[in-house]
Amino acid sequence: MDNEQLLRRLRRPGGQVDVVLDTDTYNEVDDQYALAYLLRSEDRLRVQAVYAAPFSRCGGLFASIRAETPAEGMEQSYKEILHILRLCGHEELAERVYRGGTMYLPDESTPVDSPAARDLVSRALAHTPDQPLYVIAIAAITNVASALLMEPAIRDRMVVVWLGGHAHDWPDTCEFNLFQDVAAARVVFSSGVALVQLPCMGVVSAFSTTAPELEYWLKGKNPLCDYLVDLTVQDSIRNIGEGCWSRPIWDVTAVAWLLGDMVWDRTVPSPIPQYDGHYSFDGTRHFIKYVYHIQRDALFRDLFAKLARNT
Ligand SMILES: [Ca+2]
Repeated sequence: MDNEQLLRRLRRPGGQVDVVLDTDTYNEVDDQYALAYLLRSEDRLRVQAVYAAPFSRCGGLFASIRAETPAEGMEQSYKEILHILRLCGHEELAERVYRGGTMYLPDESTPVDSPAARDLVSRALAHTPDQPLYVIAIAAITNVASALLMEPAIRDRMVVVWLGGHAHDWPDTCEFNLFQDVAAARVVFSSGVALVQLPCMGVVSAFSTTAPELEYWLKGKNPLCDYLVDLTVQDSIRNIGEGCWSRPIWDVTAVAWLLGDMVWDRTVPSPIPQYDGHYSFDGTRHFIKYVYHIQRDALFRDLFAKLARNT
C-alpha cells in the first residue's frame, strides 16, 4: 500500500464504523473507562468484539502491576471485560469476548495463537479496504501483531488505533504497552497497516483527572460510575498515596480518535521501536498518523456525559 492509499484510509471516519477493542482491562483503571465509553458511543461505533490482552510485571520491570505472568493478566482482563459489560447493560456481547495471547511474541515472525487473534483475522477479512475494521488497541499489541503474522492480507482491511510508546521527543520509550512486547510493536510499525499512534508521556499524559473531579461529575450517577470512581480513587491511593494526586485516564483517548477533533494528529514516517528503549527514525518509511494533542476538557465533558447516562 502506498502513502497516498494509507493517508486516505487514515482519515477520521464519518458515520458509523465497525470496531473491535483489544484491552488489558484489569491492568490499571483506564481500560474500564475506555470500554464503557466505547459502548456508550453507539451512535458512531458498532462494537463487533472485545479481546483480552496479556499484561504482566515483566519480571519486576513494572513492579506495581497486578499480574505475575502474561497469561494471568490476560485471564484477569477477560473477567473484567465481562464485568464492565454487565455494568453497562451489554451482556449480549459476552459471547463475542475472546481470550488473547498467554505470552508475548517469542520473535518477530512467530505469532501467538489465540481465539482473539483468530477472530481478528476472520473479522478483518470480512471487511474491505474501503470499509475497514477499526481496531482500537490499548495494551501490549501482541494480539494484533499475531493476527498480522497469521494472515498478512488483513493489513489492507483494517485501521489500527494504538495507545503505546511515548512522544517521539521523549527521552525514552520504556512505556508499559510498548515495552512488554517490543517485537509485536516492531511487527505492527513495519507492517504498513494504516496506524494511528497515541503516545503516552508527553501527549496523552495531559488527559488527567482527580478524585474531586470524578466525585463531582460521576459519583452517585449509576452503578457503573460508582464502580469507576471507587476503583480509581482506591487504586490511586494505593499506588500514589493519600493527598494531592492526579491521574491520566490514558486509554479513553484511543476511542476518542474515532469520534471527532478532540484528538489532534499529524502525518509522520513510521518510527522503529528498538529493544533498547528508544525509537529510530527513517524519513523514507511509510506514513502513520501521530497524535500530538488531546483536547482535554472537551473529551472529559463528552466522557462524563456518556458515563453518567442511565442507559
Ligand atoms: Ca490498557
